[in-house]
Amino acid sequence: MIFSTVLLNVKNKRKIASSEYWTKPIPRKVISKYLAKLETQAKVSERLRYQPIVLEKYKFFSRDCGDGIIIFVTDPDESNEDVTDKINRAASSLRSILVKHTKKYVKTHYDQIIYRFIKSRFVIALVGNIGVGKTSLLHLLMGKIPPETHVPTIAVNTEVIEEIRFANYELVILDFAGREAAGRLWDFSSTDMIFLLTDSTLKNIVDSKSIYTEILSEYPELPIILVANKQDTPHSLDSSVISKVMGFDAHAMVAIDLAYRNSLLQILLKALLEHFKLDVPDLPVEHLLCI
Ligand SMILES: Nc1nc2c(ncn2[C@@H]2O[C@H](COP(=O)(O)OP(=O)(O)O)[C@@H](O)[C@H]2O)c(=O)[nH]1
Ligand SMILES: [Mg+2]
Repeated sequence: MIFSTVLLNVKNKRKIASSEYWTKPIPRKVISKYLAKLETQAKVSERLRYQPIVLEKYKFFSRDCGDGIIIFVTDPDESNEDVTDKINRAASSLRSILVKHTKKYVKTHYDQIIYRFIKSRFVIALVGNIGVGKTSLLHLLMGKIPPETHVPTIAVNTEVIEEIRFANYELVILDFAGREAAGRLWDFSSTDMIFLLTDSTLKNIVDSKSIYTEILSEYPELPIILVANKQDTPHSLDSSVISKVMGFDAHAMVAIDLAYRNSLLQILLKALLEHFKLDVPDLPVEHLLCI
């Protein structure tokens, strides 16, 4: 994850502009420490000038861009390759902007200038048998009134895509068709996380367990979040029983009830924080997920 970016004046190292994507700005002291380290590193060898540096709980990348120096601050686990590509493109664009425009202009427009270089996609797939409530869950997530009638999603995938912002990620939610329609196991090669839905009947839970086992054998690294939907229906099995049968946590849900929206947002947020290995920030969910 990219936490923030800073554009400094190359001569006096004063800040021209900065952008934040996570909860707290990076302390100025840590940035100064980084700059000192960068200078030492560059003196040792010019080749080291562009090497990322890990300091405290952050990883720093920087590039010269004419009158400026652009810094990206990420979590220490972030892939060097991905950030290197992003900062190279940002530096090249900033270099030409700084030639054509005043620093004041860059300061005013900095957020728009930098956003297209830092954004990433995070793909979440809604999976489960036909009729379990995937489309309803997507509606609930987006805060829309869920449809009362069942309109089967017939495409193989990507039937509905909605975007939610989480830090520098745009979450893309794919509402997959049921397996009957797809006729085979879905292709999750570009998926980052799965929400597996089951309605709370024993038959469907058994089916979901086999879907789970199949996904796991083909995509062992993919995080799978289990949602026990239709908890309001008569004879639905309790989510604690479902957790036992499945062997991992099932989250109780009623996808057609707007009162469950906050609980759904919390489930999503918790899954993301775990995935990115981030601490739970003491902030309301609306500050962290922009829908
Ligand atoms: N009682 C109840 N009905 C639900 C719930 N979630 C979805 N449904 C209904 O189940 C049917 C199928 O839902 P849908 O979202 O289209 O399923 P999908 O095929 O998985 O996308 C629709 O009639 C929904 O209104 C729920 O939590 N409780
Ligand atoms: Mg559907």
